[in-house]
Amino acid sequence: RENKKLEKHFLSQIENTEKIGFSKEEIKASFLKKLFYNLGRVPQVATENDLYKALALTVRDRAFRQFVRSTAEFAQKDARAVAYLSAEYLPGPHLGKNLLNLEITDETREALKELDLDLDEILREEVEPGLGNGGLGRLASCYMDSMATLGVPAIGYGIRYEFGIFNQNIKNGWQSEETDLWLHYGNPWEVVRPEIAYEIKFGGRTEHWVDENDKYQVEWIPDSELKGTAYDTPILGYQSNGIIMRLWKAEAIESFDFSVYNVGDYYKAVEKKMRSENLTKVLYPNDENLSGKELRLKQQYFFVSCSLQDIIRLQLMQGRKLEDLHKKFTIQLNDTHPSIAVAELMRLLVDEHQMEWVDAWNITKNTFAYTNHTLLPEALERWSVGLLGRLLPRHLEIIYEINNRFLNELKERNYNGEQMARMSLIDESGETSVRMAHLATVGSYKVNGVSALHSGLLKKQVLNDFADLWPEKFTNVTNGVDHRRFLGVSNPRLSELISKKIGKHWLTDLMQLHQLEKFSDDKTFQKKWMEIKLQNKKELAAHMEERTGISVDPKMLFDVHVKRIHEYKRQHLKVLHILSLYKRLKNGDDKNIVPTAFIFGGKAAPGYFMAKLIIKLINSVGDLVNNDEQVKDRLKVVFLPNFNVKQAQVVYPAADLSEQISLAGKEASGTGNMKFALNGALTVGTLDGANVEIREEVGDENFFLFGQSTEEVQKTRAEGYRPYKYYEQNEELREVLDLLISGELSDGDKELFRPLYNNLLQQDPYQLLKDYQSYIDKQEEIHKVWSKPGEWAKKSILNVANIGKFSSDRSIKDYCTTIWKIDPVRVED
Ligand code: 73E
Repeated sequence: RENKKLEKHFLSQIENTEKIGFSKEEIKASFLKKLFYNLGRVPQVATENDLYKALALTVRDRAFRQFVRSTAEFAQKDARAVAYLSAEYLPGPHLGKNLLNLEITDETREALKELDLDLDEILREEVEPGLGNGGLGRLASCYMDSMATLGVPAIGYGIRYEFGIFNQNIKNGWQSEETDLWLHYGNPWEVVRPEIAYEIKFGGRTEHWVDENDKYQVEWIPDSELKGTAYDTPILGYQSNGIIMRLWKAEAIESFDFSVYNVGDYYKAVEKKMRSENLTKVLYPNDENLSGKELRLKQQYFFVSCSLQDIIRLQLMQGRKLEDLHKKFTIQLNDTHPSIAVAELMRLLVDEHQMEWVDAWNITKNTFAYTNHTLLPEALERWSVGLLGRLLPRHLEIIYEINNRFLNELKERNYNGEQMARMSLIDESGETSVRMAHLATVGSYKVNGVSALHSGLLKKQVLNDFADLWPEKFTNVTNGVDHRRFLGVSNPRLSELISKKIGKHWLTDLMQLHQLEKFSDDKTFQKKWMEIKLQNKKELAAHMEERTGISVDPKMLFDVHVKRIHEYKRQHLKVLHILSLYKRLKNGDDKNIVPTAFIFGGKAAPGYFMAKLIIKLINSVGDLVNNDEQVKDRLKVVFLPNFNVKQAQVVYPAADLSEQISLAGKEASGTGNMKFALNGALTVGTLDGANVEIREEVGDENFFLFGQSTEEVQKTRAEGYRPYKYYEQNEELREVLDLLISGELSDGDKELFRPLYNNLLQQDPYQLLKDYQSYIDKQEEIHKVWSKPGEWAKKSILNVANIGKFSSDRSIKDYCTTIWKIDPVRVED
């Protein structure tokens, strides 16, 4: 930044060219122009944030160019398009990804170097949009990338939360939450579209009458109204198209004349404005646990209505008929969060566009497709009829009408009362409520789960009656991940090695990784492979030391468990394993224990007591182990705070062992499992979610399987599971559990971890004690394999070589062929 030459050449450089090009010189010129004209800065006085923004704007220009080109192409072809409706997105940092997609990372690095600036430092400046909780939101973003890359005409609709997922701090071992101020320094990637805004109504009542043409009419007279304004962010594909993520922000409707009101009304109006804006203030931080909060339902309806109105506008704008909506659009519901869309589309077609019910229903049920992401009962959305009727009176009527017609259909097929009660959209067993999964299923032409196992269970359990009724409606699309981000961007060393060996084609066809298989025994290749892993581990170690003060030897086995903290994911089973090793080492029994760093990361929902206690436990175990002279060179425990996409990109490339240890039948798919294996980590896992398919692909000999299968879990439960039996019978397990209430982990406080202890001994709903020994045995085997570096390296290479299936490109192609019936329109230079 002190570069003297720079000052002299500054003006001549920015006048150099107007071209939005991709060469080093063009990037440099654009960057300096952005800095000067958009931010009013010269490099000498620019802050890190100024530099980041100037570069982001430079890249955004190029991104919009791709987007404009793609849109023109899609329009010209009159292509069928996907509207992806998701209440959550986790795009991660945009800058590095867009550089890769535009293939200008090296040029940009060079351009900045000439200005004495460091690209990596600038990349670190970006604050990521945390508009989701975990896997579901991240999946939506992976799919955006793949749709853009493949040339699927698509828009991703969502909510522009002002505060995304909270920032997690660890204070005295406990999680504390801090507001996420991601918009604080401004967001250079988005463009507001004030002219794309829709009115949204809430509350009030409906009026029904028959008009002069004998047509039944309904009017919804709301008691409040607000508007949603579009904010667009370009999402680039690799070397190709660009699509947009359109997020809605709630605002007040300012269209009334203040002058007729007195001062009191002016302030009332201001208050009203503030209340309206509250709607999109904050993301609910609950993953897989949904309490029936009014504001959440409002958020869902708000973004759904904005999106559907936008889709209808686009349909009509292109001179198409509304009757053909389902031919030109398919709307994918990312879980039930946007499922009120089924009723809203009916309302828009019937009430606002005067369509007959039967015609409207035909369009509706041929427009939507629904993805289910979880079988956990606490995550299945239901809205009480009282609340729904109060906020959305017209929608409740529509839902009842859909239900009546549906139940009549069942009656005609001779369904009995019990079956009909089970399948009804309305649950009358407790507080009368609407089952959103049933609404989504009835209102969609396809329903899919997110892994083979999960889709099977969906048909057998939660939606079994519907699968019997409409077998052809049900299908599977196994999740995938954006390998360009999670290998290409985040693991440049491994990417380079792979490209050197097999070329760069894997970036657009991950199956190409198969070519690595033939090098898996090659000693020189193995050495290079593990050398890269070591480099990545050094980087993670430095990062962790900076964040936590805990130093870790990069030569240790990096055993990593990162994901949301949830009992079903069994972070505490991992803790029991660590404590068993600690006990053994203290007893002088160190055979088969290799030096290991246990790395955890993940947020707990702020109201989830057990999950927060598990975080405290991990940190307490860390305090004990890391400070014990006798074991501290053998075991380290680190809890990396605030796990998000940005940190994930540092963690996955550095992992040796990937922990995927949920109770079988609980994790619908998992996607972290794929990201780890893609970066050469070996998996220790149960037969749950996509683990099953990962194991099939990489081979049983390259996957550490343990624990009960789904059927065994069900059998255990059916037979009357008694966890206490395992406590009694297994001495080591007993010692480990007793350690929890010994006070040794908690400054003498024997009560702190008692809730966990009691839960495990009395209910143990996730059967940790049952799976304990199998897990411990498998870990012993793992440590043995780690002691043979050649064997480990081979397995690591084979994991990467066989992970091709789990690219989100494959998932999106599956959606295109089995669900959407869309042919991608790839635009290339
Ligand atoms: O297994 C994951 C899956 O990989 C599943 O738990 C997660 O979705 C991922 C992507 O398919 C998920 N999240 C939610 N439900 N399933 C959820 C539920 C309510 C609020 C927020 C997220």
